[in-house]
Amino acid sequence: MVNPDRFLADLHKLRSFGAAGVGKGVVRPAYSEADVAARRWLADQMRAAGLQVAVDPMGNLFGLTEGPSLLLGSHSDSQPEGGWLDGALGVIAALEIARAARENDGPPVSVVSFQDEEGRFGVTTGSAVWSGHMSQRQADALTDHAGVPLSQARQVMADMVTGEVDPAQFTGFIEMHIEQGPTLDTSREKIGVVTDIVGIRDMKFTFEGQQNHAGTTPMPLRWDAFQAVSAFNTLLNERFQNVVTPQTVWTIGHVSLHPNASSIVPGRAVFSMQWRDADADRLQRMEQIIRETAQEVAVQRGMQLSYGPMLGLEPVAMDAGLQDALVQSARSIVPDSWRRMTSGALHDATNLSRLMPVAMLFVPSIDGISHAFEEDTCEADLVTGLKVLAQAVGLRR
Ligand code: HGY
Ligand code: MN
Ligand code: MN
Repeated sequence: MVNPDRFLADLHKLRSFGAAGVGKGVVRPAYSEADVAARRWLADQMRAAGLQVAVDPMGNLFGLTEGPSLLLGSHSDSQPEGGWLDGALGVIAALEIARAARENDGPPVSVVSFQDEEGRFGVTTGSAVWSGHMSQRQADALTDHAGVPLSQARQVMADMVTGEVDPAQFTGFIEMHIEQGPTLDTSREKIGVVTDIVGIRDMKFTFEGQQNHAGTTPMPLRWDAFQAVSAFNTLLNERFQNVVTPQTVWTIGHVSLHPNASSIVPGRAVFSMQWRDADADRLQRMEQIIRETAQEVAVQRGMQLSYGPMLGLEPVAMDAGLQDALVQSARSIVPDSWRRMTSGALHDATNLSRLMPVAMLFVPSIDGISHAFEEDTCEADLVTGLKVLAQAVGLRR
C-alpha cells in the first residue's frame, strides 16, 4: 500500500532544494548546485528503499530493482523559474510506489529522474541521450544561454556516475505529471490519461547588424538587431494564420540583445524560436515559413542571419495497453472524473517511446499555471494521482 503522508513529505522535501519565489516556487536548473544536491538526496532515498542507484554520464539518476521491471519517474530539474511539481511529482510518486512495492511484495518497479528535461541545453536532453535520439557527443556540444557547454556543466556530477544503464531491463515506462494547462482544472476532473504528446521544434537565431550610438545615428542609417526581431515576429504571426490550428503554439521566449544598453543601437540579437503541434507536417510547414521570413527580414534590414542547431521531437502516441491499465484504475478510483487527453507539454516519455511502451497520467494544475512560481495542485489531487498510478502498476490499495 502506498503511504500518502510519506509521499507528500518527500515532495515537500524535494522542493527545499532550490526553493524560491512566491508560493511553492523552485529554481533548480539542470546541474545547478540545488539540482545536484537534490539528486544526491534522491539517491539516498532510493538506497533506503532497497533500490540500486545508478547514474549515467548525462546525470540521469536511476533506482533499480533487480530483474525486469516497470520504470516509473520523470525529472527533478526545473525551469529557471519553476514550480514544485513539474517533474518532481512523477519522481516522488515513482519512489513511493517502488518503496511500497518492495514493502508489500508488489510488482518490480524501478525509478528514474532524467537530467535536463527542462532544456537548459536542448529539448529533454537527458532522456534524448539515454534513448539514443541524440549522441552524447552531439549533446556535449550544446550550450546554454550563457554559452556554457553541456560537456562542462555535467562534470559537477562526475563523482556520481556509475556507467551506462541498459534500457532492455525495463518492460515499460509510466510518467505521472501535472497537466500544466487548464483542461482538468476547468472541467473539475481529477485524472487525465494521455493519448499522445505533441511534437516540438526549437532553434536559436541570430541577427547581426551594426552597433551604434542611439542619439546620433539617423533612423535610416541604423542596422538595429532588435527592430529586425520585432519585424520578424510581426510578419511571422501574420503568415502563420493560414497554417496553424487553435492548438498550434509558438514562442519567442528568450531574447538576448548586445550589448543591451539604453543608449546603444543593438548590434546583435540572439533569440529562441519554438513551435509545437500534434502534426509533424504542420511543424515542417511552419519551419519553412520561419526560415523564409527570417531570411527576408535579414535582407530587408541588412542583417547577417545565422542559425543554431534545429532541435526537435516528433509527436508520439502512448501505448494502448498501458493506457488501458491507467483507464481501468481511474475508472475504479474516480469513476466520473477522468478523461483521455493530448499532452501539449513535452515529456521524457516521448524519448522513451523509442525504446519501450510508454504512458502518462495527469493531475490538475490550479488555474492551468506552470513554468512559474505560482504552479500548484491540491494535495488531495496529488494523492489521487498516486493511487491511480499505484493500482495501474498492480499494487494493492
Ligand atoms: O517545455 C516543456 O514542455 C517541458 O516542460 N520541458
Ligand atoms: Mn515536466
Ligand atoms: Mn517543464
